[in-house]
This record gives sequence, C-alpha cells and structure tokens, in this order.
Amino acid sequence: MSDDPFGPTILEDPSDFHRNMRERGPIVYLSRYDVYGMGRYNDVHAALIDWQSFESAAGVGLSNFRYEKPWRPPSLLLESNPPRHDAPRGVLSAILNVRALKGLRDNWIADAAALVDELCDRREVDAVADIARVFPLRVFPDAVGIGRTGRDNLLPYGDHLFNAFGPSNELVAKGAHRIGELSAWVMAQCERAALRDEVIDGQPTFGAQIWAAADRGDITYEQAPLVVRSLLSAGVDTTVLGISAVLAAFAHHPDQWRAVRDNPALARVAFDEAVRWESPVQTFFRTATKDIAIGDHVVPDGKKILMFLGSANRDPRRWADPDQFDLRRNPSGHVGFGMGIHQCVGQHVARLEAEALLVALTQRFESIAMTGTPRRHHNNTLRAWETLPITLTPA
Ligand code: OVM
Repeated sequence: MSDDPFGPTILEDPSDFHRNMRERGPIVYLSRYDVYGMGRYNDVHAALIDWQSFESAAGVGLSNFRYEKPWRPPSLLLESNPPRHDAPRGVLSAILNVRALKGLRDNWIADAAALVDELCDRREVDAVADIARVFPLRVFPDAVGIGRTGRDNLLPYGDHLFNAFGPSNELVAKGAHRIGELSAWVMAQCERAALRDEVIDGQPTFGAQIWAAADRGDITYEQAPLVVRSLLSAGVDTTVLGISAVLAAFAHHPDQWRAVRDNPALARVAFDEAVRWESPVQTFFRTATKDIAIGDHVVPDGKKILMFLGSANRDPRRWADPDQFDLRRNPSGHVGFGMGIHQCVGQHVARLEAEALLVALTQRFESIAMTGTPRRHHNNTLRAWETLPITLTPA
C-alpha cells in the first residue's frame, strides 16, 4: 500500500485505511516508508507477545537504532529487550501495582470531586482543556514528586516525543525548536535532588521510590533518572487522551452515561472500553530479529513492522460491533495498553485517575452532551483531541 499513515488525511480519520489494511491480509507492505504494517487483532497480539522475533531495542519508532542514532538516550523500558529491560521494569511494576497505589486512592477521589465542583457553575466546558488536561496534571506530577514550576512543559514534551516515533514530517518539525529546552527540563526533574522525598498519602513519591531502588541495588544509579524519565514521558499525554476519549465516548453515547450513573462500578470498565474504542496510543513499531514469514510476505531481518493497535482494537474478527462504545462488552484483551512484556506498566495509575474522575462526574451530572464541533489534534502516534466542547447538565 502506498498510503501515508502519518499524513493528515489518515490521522484525521484512520478507519478506512485500517479496514483496507485488515482486508489485504495479516501483513501489508507500506511502500512509502519501506516498512510492514499489521492491522488484525490476532496478528498484532501474537507479534506483541513474541518479543524475541519482534524486538523493541532497535526502537519502537520508524527510526532503526541498528543504523541511526536515537534522538534521546533510549528508554530502559520501552526501547529495550530482556535481560536489560527486566530490572527497570521490575522496579516500576512494584511501585505502580494496584496494591502500591492504594494510598493515593482517597486523595485522588477528593481531588476529582474538587475539580468537578469547580465545573458545576459552568455548564459549557471544553472536556479537553477544562477536565482531561487538568486532572492528570493536578495529581500525577505530585505523585512522581517533581517541583511545581515548569509543569506546563510536560504536555509539549510528550507531544513531541510521540511525534518523534513517526517519520520526520511537519509534525516533528513544528516541535523541533523547543525540544532541547524541554528535554533539559525533563532530565533535570529526574535527578534525586529535584524529587520530593517526604511521605505523601502514606508513601514516598514514585520518584523517591525509584531512587530508593537504586540504593538497594535493584537498578543502578545511572539507570534511576531514566526510569523517572519514563514516568514523565509516558504518563501524562496518554492519560489526558484516555480521559478525553472516555468523555467523548459518553458524549456520543448518552445511554452509556445513564448506565454508568446507575452503576458507578462500571467506571473502570468504561475507561478500558474507551481505551479500546479510541486507542490513544495508535501505533508502535517492532523490528524483525530474523526473516519472518507472515501471510504472503517474508519480513527480512532488521525491517520495521508497524503494529496498528487502534486497528486491532476495532477488528471485527475479534470484536462484535467494534465501533460501538458498549459497557456490556468485556474489553479485556484489547491492545490499547500493548500486550506482553512491554504492556503499559502505568495502566493502574491511568485507571485510578479515570475512575476517580468518572465517579465524581457521575455523582454531579445527569448528562454530558457534545455541544460544539470537536476538533482533532494530529500526532504521529497519538489519537488526540484538541477540543471537545460539551454541556454538563447538573443532576
Ligand atoms: C518511555 C516511554 C515513552 C513514551 C511512551 C512509552 C507508552 C514509554 O520513555 O519509557 O510508553
């Protein structure tokens, strides 16, 4: 196929391209970039699990680290293979597992309630600017333990980082002039002295816990700042867009809002269904570690294969009525958080943020309705909203 999956037409609405790709077979050749693409659920799932054949250490963007110098030091988690991947991964999963987050829960529920109270006397709001960008930025940087100044750098850093996984098109060019400054700020936040180490909500900050893991020898002191960097890289734009997606989903499906109001226990499944439905992280590449026969193709050793997570999550071979946001379905098994050894290590943090916010919203608002024209924000990796004008009707 000659289409440009990173061009504005497909970024605006990838659904036709995804369908064409899935119908052509398990794998397609994308001539524009000399890479392969996978769009069917079963094949994407199988490739993500097979990290030995489809590696991450050559980078999960278009740039192939076997031949090109990465634009920043590679992530110890995302852009590495076992055995190097395992110690950083083990440290972060212990810090971010469900039990370890228990201490944050009550505080985040109170923070969400306070934010929602502020919305009560403003019926018309932008679900992106007034809710989805606000809540993660109120709770997550505090949980990591970074200082108060410069937090407005986090979203532009993430936007550029996720663009940089794609080709060096206009989206990358528009962020290039600021990235030196943004990267320097992010790296400065990862130093031990920059991270608060007092106990908050019964636990040290994520950042302090990462440095404590270096004290124990679980990771090295050289690795600690890069593990903190992963939190600041992967933990902000993604959750903003996951929350945007679930709010957009409810604005499009009023019956589903009634269902979650009747049963707030559905808030958690709603978030995962929204991650399936929207796939905020649309794509990541893998690199073939040997010649791999798939369908009518042999993918040569060293070639990049683009995993279309968003296409897999709407593959009708796997999902009944895939374009419907439906709380009666079980979305587990979606690949919106990836799958296998690299599956999102922060997913429990994301779910807790979304749940706290949704429960607060269900308690105060009878309906969420789209009132203006929503507008997409284009990014080479992320499916994003620039604005989602909604009307909130108090209960
Ligand atoms: C990281 C990283 C950066 C971006 C995304 C991501 C979705 C991880 O630096 O480890 O996972």
